[in-house]
Amino acid sequence: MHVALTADKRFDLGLVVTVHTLLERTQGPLTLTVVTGEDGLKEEAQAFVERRCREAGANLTILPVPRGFGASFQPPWEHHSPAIVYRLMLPELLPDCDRVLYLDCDMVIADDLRPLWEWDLRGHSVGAVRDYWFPTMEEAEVGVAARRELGFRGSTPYFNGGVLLMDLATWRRERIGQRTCDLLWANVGMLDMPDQDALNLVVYGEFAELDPRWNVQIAAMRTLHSLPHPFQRKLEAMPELRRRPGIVHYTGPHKPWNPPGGLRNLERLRYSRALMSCGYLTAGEHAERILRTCVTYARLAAGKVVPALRPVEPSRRREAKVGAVEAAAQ
Ligand SMILES: [Mn+2]
Repeated sequence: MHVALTADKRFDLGLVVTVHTLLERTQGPLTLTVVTGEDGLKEEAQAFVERRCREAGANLTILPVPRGFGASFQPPWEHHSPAIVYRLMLPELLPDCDRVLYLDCDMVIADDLRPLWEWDLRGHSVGAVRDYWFPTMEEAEVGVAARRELGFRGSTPYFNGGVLLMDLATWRRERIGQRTCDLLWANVGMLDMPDQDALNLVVYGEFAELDPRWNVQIAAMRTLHSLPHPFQRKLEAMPELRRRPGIVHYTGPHKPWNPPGGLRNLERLRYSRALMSCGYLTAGEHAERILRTCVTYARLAAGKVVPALRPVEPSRRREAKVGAVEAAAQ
């Protein structure tokens, strides 16, 4: 099984828990590639990942993307981090590999991923779980008429980009990464979740639908009962998503390593338990980091730090604001 993650210096608390729980749950041989920017990972995080992989007998590669690599994929503007397209560059970054399981670094792996790894893609370039909030292209229009023109309309399924089982040979043959980046940078102002939106537009429903338990999207779980789509009704009627999730994905702006707010205690507890048991931080260090983030929040509230906010439509304004605050706090 070959798993790829992308991470940078800021996301260490997400990375260590994703890696730790992955190694804990996985039976059998595992190859892990961590793609990162030219400046690499936080030193302690890198040492932790190396040690845990050694202990578990996993084959680890930390792969810094050299500046200038995949220039045609890269954002044409300085203010976008090149990191958002690393997952789209996996076919080029791993030229000898034909299948990879990409995971976001805001996850707790709750079960052995082998059945997911062996999922039959039936000729599709990618396997993914439908987005719990926006299960169709139409839902993903989010009330912005201009997005309709881009293709966000109709009942074609729309997926969440946090768990992607990628057939890299097909990606290379069909130039999926490059086409996604072209579409992304040409329309970035209209894309809400830039790389996820662009990939959905390129793939346009031609993906293998994975069991929803392989990407349990926490931010949507609380509101499923009030969401109207039949797919959401189906999710609500699946108690195993709560009782026996495969991958818990902390979607949305509230990340469990930040101060309380927006997450249920049980969701937070699952993450905290994994963080405490992995030994990356002591309880004291964890508390100190939370305190530091609280101070940043307080400074934001007092207007001492101004986060860069891009204009968003009114219905999503609250969520975006929280997201910007969290981003500024990291
Ligand atoms: Mn995520």
